Amino acid sequence: MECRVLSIQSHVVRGYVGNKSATFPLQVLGFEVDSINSVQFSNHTGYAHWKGQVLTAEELNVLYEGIKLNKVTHYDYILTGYSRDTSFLEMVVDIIQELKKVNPSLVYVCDPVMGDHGAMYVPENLLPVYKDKVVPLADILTPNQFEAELLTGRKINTEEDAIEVMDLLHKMGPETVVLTSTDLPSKNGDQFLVALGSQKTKKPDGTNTNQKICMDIPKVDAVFVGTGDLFAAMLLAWTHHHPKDLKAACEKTVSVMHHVIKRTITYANEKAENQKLPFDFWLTRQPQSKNQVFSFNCSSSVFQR
Ligand code: ATP
Ligand code: PLP
Ligand code: PXL
Repeated sequence: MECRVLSIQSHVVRGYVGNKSATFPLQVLGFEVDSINSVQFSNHTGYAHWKGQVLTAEELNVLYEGIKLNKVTHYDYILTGYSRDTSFLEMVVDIIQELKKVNPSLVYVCDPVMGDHGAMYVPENLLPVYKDKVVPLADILTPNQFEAELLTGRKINTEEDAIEVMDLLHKMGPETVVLTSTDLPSKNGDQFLVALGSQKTKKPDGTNTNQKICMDIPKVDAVFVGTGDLFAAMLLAWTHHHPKDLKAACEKTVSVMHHVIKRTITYANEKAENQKLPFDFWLTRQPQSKNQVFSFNCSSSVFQR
């Protein structure tokens, strides 16, 4: 059975963020991906220079009109990421509302990309649009810790805080919430990154259940761009196969992440040794040190709640 995703994200000529990170991995897993490029940039904005075009809300609507005229508006999933314009984001909201009417079981996967480590890298006026219009429509939400704190107005200092924040996010709309990275200490030591997830589902007898998980992800000592985008795309894919088992979906997602990161770093190091030049590959790696962790050991635990 065909499974069609509408992915509204960035395109970059060089490197892998946004649709360049999401489309190919989804296609490899058998999804049909219709992509709308919210921007077309030479490269991601972490480079010294970047040039390119931004799609306006009106231009987005023109593309959507074309799809509507041809009556090809049946989507199983919508995936959205980085956006820096309120009117563009509001047009995305209108499109999602319409597409949910066409297919009431459409699943909207939203990565509310706003910032990281205490700083916003999109204009601040996007926050109320995410809070009031976007998050209420989302079925699956993948904020990092900072984005979850912005959306709920609550700080996360402990695992209990994180659970509370995920519950607040559920109350805003999404049944599935994954905090893709946090600053919480891992029980396995400082070589691990903690991510948490929470899923509300209805059992066949009509009662509600809530699965909460905590993942310890081995840290690789390098900075990646585009990994958040790949994470959201892979969570879409694996929740499709495990719609009521967040633990399985997250373990497979994190496994993909680890393998892609590992191959990126191996490739980057080989190139660096051969050429003694700066490099930029799949995914973009900004070199920090050669101290890397290669063994994969993602243990995730389910809270008894
Ligand atoms: P977003 O801003 O898109 O909501 P994010 O800020 O959490 O997400 P990343 O920090 O890129 O995005 O993390 C997403 C995932 O990428 C993590 O859950 C992890 O699987 C992987 N990841 C990113 N950086 C590393 C790293 N240095 N070592 C190991 N895994 C990493
Ligand atoms: N840094 C900048 C400047 C960005 O524009 C973005 C956009 O999302 C990011 C970081 C986030 O990257 P990631 O989704 O990999 O966390
Ligand atoms: O999610 C990463 C991302 C997406 N799109 C653009 C970016 C970045 C990160 O820098 O610059 C245009």
